[in-house]
Amino acid sequence: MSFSVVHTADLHLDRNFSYLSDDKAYARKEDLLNAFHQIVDFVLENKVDALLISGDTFDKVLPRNPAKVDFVQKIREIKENGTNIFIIGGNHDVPKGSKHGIMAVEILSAAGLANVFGGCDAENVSFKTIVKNNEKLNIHGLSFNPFLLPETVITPKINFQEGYNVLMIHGDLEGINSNEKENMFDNPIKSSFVEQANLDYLALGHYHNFAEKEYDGTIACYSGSSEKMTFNEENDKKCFVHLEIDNSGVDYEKIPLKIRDIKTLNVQVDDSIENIDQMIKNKVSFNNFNPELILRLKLRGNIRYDTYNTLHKAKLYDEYIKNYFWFIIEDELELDNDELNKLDKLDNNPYTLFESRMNEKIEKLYGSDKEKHEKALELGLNVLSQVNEEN
Ligand SMILES: [Mn+2]
Repeated sequence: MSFSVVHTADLHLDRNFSYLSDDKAYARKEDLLNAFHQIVDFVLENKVDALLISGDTFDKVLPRNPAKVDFVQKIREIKENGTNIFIIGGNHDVPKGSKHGIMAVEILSAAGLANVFGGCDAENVSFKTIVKNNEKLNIHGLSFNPFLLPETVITPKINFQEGYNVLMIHGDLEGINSNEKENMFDNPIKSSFVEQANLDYLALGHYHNFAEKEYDGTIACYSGSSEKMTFNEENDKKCFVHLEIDNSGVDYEKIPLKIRDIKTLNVQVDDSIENIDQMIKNKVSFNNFNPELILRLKLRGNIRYDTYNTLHKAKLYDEYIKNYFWFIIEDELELDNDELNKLDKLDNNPYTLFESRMNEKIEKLYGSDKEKHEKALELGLNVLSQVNEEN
């Protein structure tokens, strides 16, 4: 007889996506809920014994009601279908001071729908046991501790129980992300702790990439986030983890999530290019238009000023935003030093530019409009002359 468990983390529900327009940001909030619904569907279909959410369920301490209501409703369905739900807090959803006091996910424990391990004291790790055919699965959980200084190592004290023991934690684990530089800032745990802990499984949250490693018989796993939150995650394959735990050990599989794609197109620019707009148009062809895709165009290179002047970002944006879910131009172009020196010598300072543009306008005006603009010119020049003096 085995225990069937689903492990996920970093759902970041109600994230703001502030680089998007309001309607698109709301659509992305829906995306987050859709990813969560895919996990819910799997849990319902497979009648799993336990659902573990290892922190950052919500993106913030005070999420708004649509995400909260949707989340509670889905958790209730899971609970009524016979699954036990276990949740810890992550760095995004634990309160950092007394002002907010309590995590949003605690509404689930208040409603009797889930076990929320809200405590963050490593000396005092809570647990809950589920029993199936006389076998015991013990879930231990510790929320992220926001009051520790970065790099303060935590060593959870686990109250081991008869049966299987699983620990849920949100933070950095030593040695699991071999291809990235060692990151031991956020509630870090040493690999030696996992090697000696004698756990059956370590259900981690915090890293948005999937990662797993065996530490002397214990499988430690980051399920990764359920969505691509930032461009750093554009190459990830998002998933959640399905475990079977029995006396032969822990078997796990990654269950893929169907989510919106994010892509960066790198464009290298140099002075041999006559027209940057045209070059971009050639790169971003009609063939790869995709109304579901978030596309980022990254412009790089060291160029002259006149080459730079052939780039019209606002125009390109207007042209392409229709063809994608979202379109961003990230301009990392740099001007040649010689060119910058030339710019320094221009005598068009803000004061004279403002004065000449306003005078051009005033010439075409009459009546009260003219008076208003003359007043604006006077006030503006007064402010700009003060700025000039300060500099
Ligand atoms: Mn996190």
